[in-house]
Amino acid sequence: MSLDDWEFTVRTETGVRYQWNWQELMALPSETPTVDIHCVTKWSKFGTRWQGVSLDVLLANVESGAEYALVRSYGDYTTNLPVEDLLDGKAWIVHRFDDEELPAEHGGPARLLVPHLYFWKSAKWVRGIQLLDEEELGFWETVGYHEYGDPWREQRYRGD
Ligand SMILES: Nc1nc2c(c(=O)[nH]1)N[C@H]1C(S)=C(S)[C@@H](COP(=O)(O)O)O[C@H]1N2
Ligand SMILES: [Mo]
Repeated sequence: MSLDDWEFTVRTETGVRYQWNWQELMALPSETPTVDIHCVTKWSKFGTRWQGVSLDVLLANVESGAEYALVRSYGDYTTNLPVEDLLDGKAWIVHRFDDEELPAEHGGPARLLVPHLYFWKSAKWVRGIQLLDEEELGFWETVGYHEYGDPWREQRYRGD
C-alpha cells in the first residue's frame, strides 16, 4: 500500500480516536529491539532485529482505562491481547527488519511486534488498535487458538 494512504488509529473504549500518518510515525522516537520470536506451529527464530516505535510512546497520551485490545490489520485480520502486554517495553509498531524496510510479505509497511506472545499476535499490515473494556477475540482466537498465547506455557489452543 502507498505510504501516503497509511494510517494507524487507536480508538478508545469511549470512541475517542488518535491517529498517526506515516510521517508522524517516522517522527516518533524509535527503538531497535533484538528479540526471539515463536510461531505456534513450533518454530522459533532467535535474535531477530527490528526497528519501530514502542507502544509505550504511542499510548502515552491516550486516555483510557481499558484492559483489552483488539488489533486490526489492513485486510481484516484481527488479534486480541491484554493492554498490559502492549506496555512496558513489550510491544512495538515495527517498520524495519534487519536494517531494511519491512517487506510487504512480512507485514510492511508496518506490523505489530509482540515477541513474548506467539507470533500470530504480531499482526502484519497493522492498521490500528481498538481498546475495550471487555475482551473481544480476534481471527485465530475465534476459531480455537488460545486467547492469550504464552509460548512458555505452550498456550496454543483454548484451554491449554
Ligand atoms: N495481518 C496478518 N497478520 C498476521 C498473520 C496473518 O495472516 N495476517 N499471520 C500471523 C501468523 S500465524 C504468523 S506465524 C506471523 C507470520 O509472520 P511472517 O510472515 O513475517 O513470518 O504473522 C502473524 N500476523
Ligand atoms: Mo503462525
